[in-house]
Amino acid sequence: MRADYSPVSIFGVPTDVGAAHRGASMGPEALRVANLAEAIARRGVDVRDLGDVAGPRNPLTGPVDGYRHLDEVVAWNQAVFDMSSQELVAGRMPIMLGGDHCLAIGSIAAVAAHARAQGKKLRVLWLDAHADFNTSEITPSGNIHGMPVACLCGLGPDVLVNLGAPGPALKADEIRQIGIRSVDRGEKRLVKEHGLDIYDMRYIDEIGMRRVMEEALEGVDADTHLHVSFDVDMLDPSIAPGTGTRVPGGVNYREAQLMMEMIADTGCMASLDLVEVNPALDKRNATARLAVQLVESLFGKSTLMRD
Ligand code: NNH
Ligand code: MN
Ligand code: MN
Ligand code: MN
Repeated sequence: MRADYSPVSIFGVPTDVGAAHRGASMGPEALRVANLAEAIARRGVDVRDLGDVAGPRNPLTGPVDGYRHLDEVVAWNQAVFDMSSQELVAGRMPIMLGGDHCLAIGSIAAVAAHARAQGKKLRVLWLDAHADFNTSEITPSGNIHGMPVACLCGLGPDVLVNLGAPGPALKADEIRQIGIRSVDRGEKRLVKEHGLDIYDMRYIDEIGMRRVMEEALEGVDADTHLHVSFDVDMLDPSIAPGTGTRVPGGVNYREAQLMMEMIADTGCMASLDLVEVNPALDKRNATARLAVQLVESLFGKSTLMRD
């Protein structure tokens, strides 16, 4: 077993203000019930559960100027930014339990600021069925969990773009998106315009997950802060039904395990978002339990004699 992981701090972000469906706010507890912390500890890693950050209730209101619940999204993300920054500065690996994916705005803003302060390169793996690159002008829903990548790249309201530090947190060439199979019309044009590196399901089918991961991880080295933003809707809904925006034709069990094992092999993962688990839509906590198994692989668990 490798014992060289930095100590881990888990915290929950129980909100669904960025999503269309209620229920992702119960995600952190579902992941705890599935023994996430215990599974990481079994890998020989020092792990602490800090509990949940606090934020406003879901007002269940409609979009205003293209954004639903913008004030609430900002408040939650400020809390995520503060907690993530604090743990990173303390030399710990933050694992953020969503909650909907809008929370990656705060977590990745913190990670980016930390990586820059350390003079490290940054690589973000965005594991998702969706590109999450909508803006207020093109969003079909107004839901901000469909916008975090755009916000992080500077396309979004000032309050989110400048969260933590002024200016965009990320450059488009620091992100690799994997598992994508649902991109909205205007969003398609925008991802092309910004040159996002997208490994969609067709590409995975054609060249296989091993080569996809080799390409997505190319250039990651000891000087890289590797952040994994894992939206569980990347997985095929047949194995991960407990999420709000299911899209058929997703990543299967073996492919998902290989992804996580190859990320673990780099030894560079330094922060993780685990988002969009929605227990209200799940079957006997299957999605949270699968997520925990995949996190074990992210921490180097593998079959036979490899670990
Ligand atoms: N693209 C859609 C939207 O913007 C759905 C986004 N839903 C997600 N993204 N779960 O990961 O509303
Ligand atoms: Mn997402
Ligand atoms: Mn998604
Ligand atoms: Mn910023």
